Amino acid sequence: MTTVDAERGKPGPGSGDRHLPVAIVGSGFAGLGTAIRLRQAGIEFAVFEKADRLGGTWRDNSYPGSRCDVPSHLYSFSFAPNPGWTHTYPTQGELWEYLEETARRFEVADAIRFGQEVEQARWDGEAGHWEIDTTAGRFTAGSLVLGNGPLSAPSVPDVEGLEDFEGTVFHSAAWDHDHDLAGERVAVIGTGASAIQFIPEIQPQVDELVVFQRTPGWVLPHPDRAIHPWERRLYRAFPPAQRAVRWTIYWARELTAIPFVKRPRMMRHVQRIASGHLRRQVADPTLRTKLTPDYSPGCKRLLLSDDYYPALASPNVEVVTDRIAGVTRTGIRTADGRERPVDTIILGTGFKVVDNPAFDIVVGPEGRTLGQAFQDKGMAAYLGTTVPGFPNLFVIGGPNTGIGHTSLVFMYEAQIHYLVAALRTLEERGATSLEVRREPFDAYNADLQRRMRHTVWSTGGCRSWYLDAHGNNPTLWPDWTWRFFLRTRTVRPEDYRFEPARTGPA
Ligand code: N01
Repeated sequence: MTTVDAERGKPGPGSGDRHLPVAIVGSGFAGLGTAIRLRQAGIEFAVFEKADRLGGTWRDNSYPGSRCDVPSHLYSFSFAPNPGWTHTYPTQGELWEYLEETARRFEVADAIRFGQEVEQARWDGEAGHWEIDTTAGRFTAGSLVLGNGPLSAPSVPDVEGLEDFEGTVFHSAAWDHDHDLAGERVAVIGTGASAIQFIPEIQPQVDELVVFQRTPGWVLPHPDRAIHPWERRLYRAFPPAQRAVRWTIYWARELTAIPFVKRPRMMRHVQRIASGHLRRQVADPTLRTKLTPDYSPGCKRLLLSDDYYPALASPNVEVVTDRIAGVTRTGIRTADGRERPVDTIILGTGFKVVDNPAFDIVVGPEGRTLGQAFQDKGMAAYLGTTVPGFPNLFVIGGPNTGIGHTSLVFMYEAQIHYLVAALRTLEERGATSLEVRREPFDAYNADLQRRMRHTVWSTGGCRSWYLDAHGNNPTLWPDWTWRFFLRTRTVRPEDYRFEPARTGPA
């Protein structure tokens, strides 16, 4: 596989300048999609990518078994179908390759500044632009796009003694591929979407596996299958066939929004399927009890796996549900006082979503960071994208754009369309900046939280990373995704305050 990396993605024409019309942070689905659409719209930009390869979360989450739980044909850009998917659910490797191939195909790799991390971005109201400090020096940009995505900062649990552990510790999003787990005693903390994928992969290699589970998840049979070579030939020869498959999947998935956001009681049908799956795969009643959630399916992310339960039921695995009291130099101690000695601890403990550190690097005109604004008033944006007090800032994958039932890429594309429309509006009005007004922002978010009250995430009886400390849900979209698509088709100028361009002295 040829890669798009620091060597190949050299800064292109014009991008050596220190002023950029648009600066994008990150080169995953959000940043790359923005780059492609801006290039097509004839708007200049540069992408700041701290790593030496593009791909965001699909570059970083290279743990064994990493795979997307949304179908391949839908979890991809609408404008860049991939007839070559080998499975109906893509692996991390295939997704990463797809992103690199898409960057090459749409010729945007030249605008990615690899190895350049944005350290701070401050809005300069006098100049009407962002002043951006990066590891490669200072730049200015008319607009700033946060494309780092919600699942970019690994969350390390605040467990006493973890830093003094003498063995190996790593997070699932920063897998240590040089570390051989064969024959080791390994502890896994966490049993979410990532852990259920890597546990079956490492279980046969390790000597002992201790899985520390705080809350069990509902697990459904995995519907993945290999895509036949004839299907791939068909998609290559006749692209409308693949588009038809994509839209069929889209609408089928859209129907599954009903139990998530409209009729959570319908989740009892999902519960029946998941309970049957557990019953068939786990014979031991004690283990089965441990693995049975006490909340509604969908309240936390629904998990798909055919090999997770069999792995947990293997003789070299212990599922521990006692609270972790601390980590000693050689093992993990639970609240009952028992210590289990281990050689390696793998953290499958998820991501900093509502407290993503990327929010702290963005400083608004009043000297307050986006992180502080979110902390004071709760994480919120207008159409998930623009935030009062932060002119010319666009957050792709921002507040309430996550979903439980379909492809996040669909939401990103809608936001990117909106961002391009906003930049066009700025240009047409001859303005330097736009900032969303408080009134439409407040009305939008009040409506969102009102609808949120009826969703399974609010009524399902669980605590999840979807919710903030106050029990609000600032992460997910509580409606049909086509509604978000329609809302982001056009920019209503009355929603924004425009700052006219300054004319210099004659
Ligand atoms: O993280 P998670 P993830 N002590 O936050 C536990 C996406 N994703 O990386 O449930 C003990 O879901 C925590 O326990 P609890 C997907 O959107 C997608 O697995 O909070 N345990 C939980 O079990 C997903 O939702 C794919 O009680 C602690 C686990 O760690 C998101 O990424 C694949 C703890 C964290 O689970 C995150 O998934 C993988 C502590 N102190 C991921 N702190 C696809 O297929 C946390 N936990 C698309």
